[in-house]
Amino acid sequence: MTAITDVVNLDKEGEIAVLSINNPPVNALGIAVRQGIADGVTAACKDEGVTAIVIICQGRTFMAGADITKFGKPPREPGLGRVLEIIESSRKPIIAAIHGTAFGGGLETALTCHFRVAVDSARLGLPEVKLGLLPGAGGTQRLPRVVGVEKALKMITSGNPIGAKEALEDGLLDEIIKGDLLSGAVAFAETILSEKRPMLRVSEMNEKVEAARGKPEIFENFRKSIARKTRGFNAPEACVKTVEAAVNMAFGEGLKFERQQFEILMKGPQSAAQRYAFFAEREVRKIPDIPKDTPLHDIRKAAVIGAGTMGGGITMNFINVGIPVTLIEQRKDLLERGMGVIRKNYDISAARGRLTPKEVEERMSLVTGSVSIEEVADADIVIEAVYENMDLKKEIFSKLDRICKQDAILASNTSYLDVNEIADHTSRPESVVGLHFFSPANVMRLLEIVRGKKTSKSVIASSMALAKRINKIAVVVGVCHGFVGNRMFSQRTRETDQLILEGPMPPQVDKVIYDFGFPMGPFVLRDLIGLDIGWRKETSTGSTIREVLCELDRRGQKTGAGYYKYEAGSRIPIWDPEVEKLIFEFSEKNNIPRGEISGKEIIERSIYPIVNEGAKILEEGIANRPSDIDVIWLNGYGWPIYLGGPMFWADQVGLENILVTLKKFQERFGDLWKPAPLLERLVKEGKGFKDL
Ligand code: T1G
Repeated sequence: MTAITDVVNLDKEGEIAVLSINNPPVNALGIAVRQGIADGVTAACKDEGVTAIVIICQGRTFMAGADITKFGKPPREPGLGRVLEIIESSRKPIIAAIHGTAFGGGLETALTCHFRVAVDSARLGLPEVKLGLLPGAGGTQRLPRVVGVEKALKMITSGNPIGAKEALEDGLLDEIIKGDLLSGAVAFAETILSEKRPMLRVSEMNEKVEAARGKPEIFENFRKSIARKTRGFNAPEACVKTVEAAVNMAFGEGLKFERQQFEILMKGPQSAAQRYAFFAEREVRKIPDIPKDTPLHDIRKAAVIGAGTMGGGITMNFINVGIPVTLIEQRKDLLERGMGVIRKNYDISAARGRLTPKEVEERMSLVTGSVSIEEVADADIVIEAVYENMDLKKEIFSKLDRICKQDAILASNTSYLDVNEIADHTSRPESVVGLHFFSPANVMRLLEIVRGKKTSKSVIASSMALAKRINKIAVVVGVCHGFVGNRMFSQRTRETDQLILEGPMPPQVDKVIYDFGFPMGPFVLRDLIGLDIGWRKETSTGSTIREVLCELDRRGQKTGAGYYKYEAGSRIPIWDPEVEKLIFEFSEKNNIPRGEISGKEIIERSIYPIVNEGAKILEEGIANRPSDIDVIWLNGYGWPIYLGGPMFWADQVGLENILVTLKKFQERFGDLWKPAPLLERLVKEGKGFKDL
């Protein structure tokens, strides 16, 4: 065995050279890997005793792409493009032996090999678009030549991988290896040599791209099909253009065009934001005072108290990954309704082909309903998901304290109540934690892990590990009203409610927020989730537009009208002159002068309070780092990922600009707008949130 670099070794199995990469954690294509591949392939090609070369990786995966941590730093030779030229121009066949995730530059490397084999659990993809980029080492030119233009467009603009079986069907793999990958790949090499199978250079395979030549409709139709989903993003269109170049240009020209488009994206603000978000979503798992080797609770069985919308959705998260759940309700009819909703959700997935009927039954078999809370005695974790009433929660936690086994985790799904107060109502506050799921709980990836004063480190670490198991992105937050996300969100709601009294009507505010990049504006959103959340008829006094609308039974889409009106069966909001009149009258009755308010002021008054509240949350220690707050907003509130998150975005706007504006509004509207001391300090020190 010859060490080519400290992460690449060259070995021989008979006449087959084996170039093995070992660059944990994901064999990213850093300089030592690139240099090792270039030198290793060159050495093997010179070695007369070598007739073919296998490229394989140690550890969890084949190369998962370029080293993103090095982006923005001066490039070091050999660049990936040069390394891939060396591979593709080899006169001896080179076989990529794939396991794990051949992503990005890893798949681009495999595409320059002459053959590709993989184990059946392997996944292959070009996820660069998720980083605001495009495949920059020939992926946009080679993938369409193998799988065809339409499939390549889908894979490159979605960034989603395909499995080995599909890759084999698409011609992206030559064989699926059963058993040991290395020996299977060596045997495959020997086979193609003995059969004298022709070596194929993907860059010379033009049939599939030529077949699309002169058919611009392929690209126009595809652009239309992704328009809604990619609104505001720059990278998807660049991906389409470069695949179009693969069809209309010679390979070399197409490669140059790809490089040019890649550089534009790499230097652009969107990729910086999306790469920031990528690392933020990994950083969030690191909790400052909890060591990586903290002992974890063994969670094999769960229980959920409450079979309502949240309880049902939470239950699905567990049974989706094979963790059985005991679902508790107080009455049989409520339990049956809850179980029915779970089954209906799965039937919809099955109807869409996402699940087989067998998988539906397997998952349903994992949930056991009961009206007796005693049934949770053997659960390793119990999640209370009843409505937001502190007395009821305390009553339930007292029972859980009596019933549950000693090392059970007792969690509340409360979205804003005091977890410490709940914990102190038990004899085991160290076992109590908040697990704030976002509705719909079986869809939204965000989970706020609410850490009580006495919650043990092991319960926090176990909750974080559980989150990854149930495919959630979890953020540890402290106890305060609304924790992090809802506390910040309520600032925006306060301001947008005020704005419509002063000038813009809901459609204008909604458009500004939608154009900023959110999936929908605040009033359309309120109609969707229901105006009456937290509203009580008995205590309503018509003191806000929302209360007035609820009192008129205009509670949102579910009643056919809220801020907007909706035709039967339609979700399309139609502005209602009735509400316009009602708002005008409300302003008049409350002596609130109305006038023109610019889109810029709408943004400042809707978004800057979010940033200011985030700064307060940081100085109170309710969130561990600014990027944790951004992860919450990216995954729970639809903040556009190409803007990175409120704290990242605030740094781009400039904290000084934000501070000046906050002070201006403080003079106009009072201390609601008082800047957070942390914001003042950072501006004084010439720093940003990124420096925390
Ligand atoms: N570069 C550097 N570090 C990376 C990395 C990468 N490409 N991918 C992951 N890591 C780190 C990650 O930060 C974490 O570090 C650890 O590895 C485990 O990651 C030229 C330009 C491969 C599916 O976009 O999708 O190639 O927190 O927690 O859940 O065209 O990582 O432990 O210190 O995510 O098992 C294209 C991104 C790059 C793949 C594994 N490739 N990575 O998931 O582990 S651009 C990607 C992933 C490119 C070319 C272009 C996932 C994974 P730490 P993890 P995982």
